[in-house]
Amino acid sequence: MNTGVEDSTRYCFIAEWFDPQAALVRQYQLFFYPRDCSIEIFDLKTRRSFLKKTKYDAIKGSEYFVGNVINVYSRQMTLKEYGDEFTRKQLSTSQETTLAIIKPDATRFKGDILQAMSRDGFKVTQIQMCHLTKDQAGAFYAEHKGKPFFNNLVELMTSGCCIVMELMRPNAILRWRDLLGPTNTQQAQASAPNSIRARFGTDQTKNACHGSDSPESARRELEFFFPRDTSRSRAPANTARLSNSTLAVVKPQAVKDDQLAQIVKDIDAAGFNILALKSFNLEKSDCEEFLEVYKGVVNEYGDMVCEMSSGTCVALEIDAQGDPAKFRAFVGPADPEIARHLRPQTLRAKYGKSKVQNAVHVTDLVDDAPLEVEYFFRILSQ
Ligand code: FUP
Repeated sequence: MNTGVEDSTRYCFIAEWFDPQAALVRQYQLFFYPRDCSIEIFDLKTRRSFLKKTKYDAIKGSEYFVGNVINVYSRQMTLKEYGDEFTRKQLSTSQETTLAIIKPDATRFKGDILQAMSRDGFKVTQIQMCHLTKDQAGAFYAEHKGKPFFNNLVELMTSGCCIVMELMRPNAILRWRDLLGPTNTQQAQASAPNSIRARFGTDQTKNACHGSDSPESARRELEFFFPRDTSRSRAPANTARLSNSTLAVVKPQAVKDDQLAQIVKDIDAAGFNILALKSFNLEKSDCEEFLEVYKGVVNEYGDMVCEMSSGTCVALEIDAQGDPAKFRAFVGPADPEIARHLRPQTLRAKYGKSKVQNAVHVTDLVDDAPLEVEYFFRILSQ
């Protein structure tokens, strides 16, 4: 979000919060004042103030965008839409979204590709690994049906897993096309050697990544993979194997700090196989349930729940290769300070900030691995 804002700038969103006590969704007008990072909330049903104007810098300016889930005093609120024309005008181009796909020929470069995106200012707002069926690939590329390369293209897209993403930044559609480079890899290597297709593509069809080519395509393609109405969704399923695997979750603080790319790179470089990957915005009640084994055992339980529900996290199913303890050791001790002393090469030593914001959750007990993997990739994914 633009920080050179005028003193009086006020953005307005329509926000929703699921009230577990009343078991209903409440709607609010949420105002954000970038000058001093304060917020104000108004209950749309009772027409009364819900939160007086208060400085609240736990949420950064860049987190106020439509579709995001923010945590306001432990209430998880979804920003459903812009609340006024001013906000829509100001933010819809500065927070444009587009669809990116890492195609099957390039998933082995996923860490580098995520890093290139992050260096170019893209935020990954949703992500999922999926394996397209012939019908899905054909439907996605329907505009090319009948062209000589269509069958080849469908064959490539169904030959292995893809990683699909919603990317956000100012001018995202054009900027992502720029970063991709020309469709043909050889042409990209000649005219845009630093582009993604030049660096990671092979030929005209195996060209590493896809990007929407217009606002209309972006809307349609995002809806294809990340439908708003998930209840009737026919979007591709996640790729979880749900056996002989263990769970890692890149926690919200690490996602906000742009550490996803580096963490994925490290996991790949260490030889662990990522079987499934998907972003989630967890409700507080989900986190309480998921982290229940730590309740009464770990002092930080309450803070762990808050951190896990404070924004987007990314769950990874990791091939346990018969021994989940190996990956557990690679993530390192829960306290990053201890990790930095004892196991400086571990993920928590490298990316953790504190015991609560320790970058990555990992299944602690070998016996819990199937349950934890199922919790994210089956129960929460239904
Ligand atoms: P782009 O928008 O750059 O992805 O390119 P197009 O929409 O023209 O093509 C869609 C996909 O079809 C490309 F990613 C690769 C594939 N293709 C071929 O395999 N051969 C061609 O001659 C053109 C496109």
